[in-house]
Amino acid sequence: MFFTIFGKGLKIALISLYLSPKLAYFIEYGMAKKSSSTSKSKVKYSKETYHNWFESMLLMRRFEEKAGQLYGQQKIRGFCHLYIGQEACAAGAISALEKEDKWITAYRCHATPLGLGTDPGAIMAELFGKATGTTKGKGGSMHIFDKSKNFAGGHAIVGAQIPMGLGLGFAEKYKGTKNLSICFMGDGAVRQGAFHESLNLAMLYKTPVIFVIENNGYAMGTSVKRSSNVDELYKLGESYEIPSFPVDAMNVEEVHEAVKEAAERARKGDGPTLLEFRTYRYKGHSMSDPQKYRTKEEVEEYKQRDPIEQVRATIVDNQILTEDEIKEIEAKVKKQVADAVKFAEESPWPEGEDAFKDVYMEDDYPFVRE
Ligand SMILES: Cc1ncc(C[n+]2csc(CCOP(=O)(O)OP(=O)(O)O)c2C)c(N)n1
Ligand SMILES: [Mg+2]
Repeated sequence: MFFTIFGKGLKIALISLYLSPKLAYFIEYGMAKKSSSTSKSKVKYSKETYHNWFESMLLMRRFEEKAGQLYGQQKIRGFCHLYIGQEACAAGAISALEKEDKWITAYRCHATPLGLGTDPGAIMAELFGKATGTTKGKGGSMHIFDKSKNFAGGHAIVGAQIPMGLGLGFAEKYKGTKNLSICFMGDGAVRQGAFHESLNLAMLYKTPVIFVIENNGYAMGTSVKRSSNVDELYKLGESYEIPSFPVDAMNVEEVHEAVKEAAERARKGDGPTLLEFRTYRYKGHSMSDPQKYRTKEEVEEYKQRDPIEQVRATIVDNQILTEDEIKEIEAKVKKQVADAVKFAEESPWPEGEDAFKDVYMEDDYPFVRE
């Protein structure tokens, strides 16, 4: 109510005078009420849902902490973009959708398949470049795929997955299913023409697709404010008359609810939704990033709203799980990660001749030969 009385300019002035930058960010975008609803909030979901959120986000976190260490030991090479801090984006969307829905994302792509149930060993093996990896060791960190989980990658070219995400949704409509596609992209991707072309066609054809901008504030070292005149990115969808909303994506419940609503719209035949997930990555862009574009204080502010700790607090405060049950989950996740590393370590490297397999060939072009 306070915020409906005051204009945006006054709002920001008051914020900068009285409040911390973290809170200011959420209030500026009208989400203060929601963002304070953490551990004290009502229990809205089942025990199983909280359990799943906690376990799946913890697996994402621990898996990537390990991947970061292994990178330091040069077991993992090349690029490696960690999702640490952003886990609620994947976990909340996964719990809101159905098994047959289609997924696509950019190169920060280890956590989503982990949440969808891809074998952590196969993902770790892919990071190692081993033949048992999800992409037979040929894709590495940025190209995790899992057809069995309807996870269509893992794409390194910024924005390239957006028209493909649209196509995945279009295919479902064409085949007459009730499935949809969900297409994740970073804030940097919305400056690509492909984003705008895809939004236009998605709304024109009422395609069952959910576009998600994971706005973590930065594209490499460039902040949204330095690269975009419109910095409330969900507003970009409004020019295509797409229902478009900001979401506090440090909170898994908020993510779940927003995606659930978007999915209902898509399955009813009303077409796309654009969601701007306001999130944050704790680590650098990739593995070598001096992070001169932000302060340590800024990172710490976001850690105070950590998505996993928010769920843990809800679970503990409301006695959804016992201390012992929480410890069991932590031990299970630790073992899953250790097993994944062992599997990757012991797996064979691809053979030289494998370089000529799974590539486009003339005789059955455009299909990939097994
Ligand atoms: C077409 C294209 N241009 C430039 C790059 C180099 N590049 C790699 S990641 C990146 C930043 C993208 O940032 P964002 O979309 O916000 O995703 P985030 O890394 O924050 O998840 C850039 C410019 C690229 N991969 N593709
Ligand atoms: Mg970004």
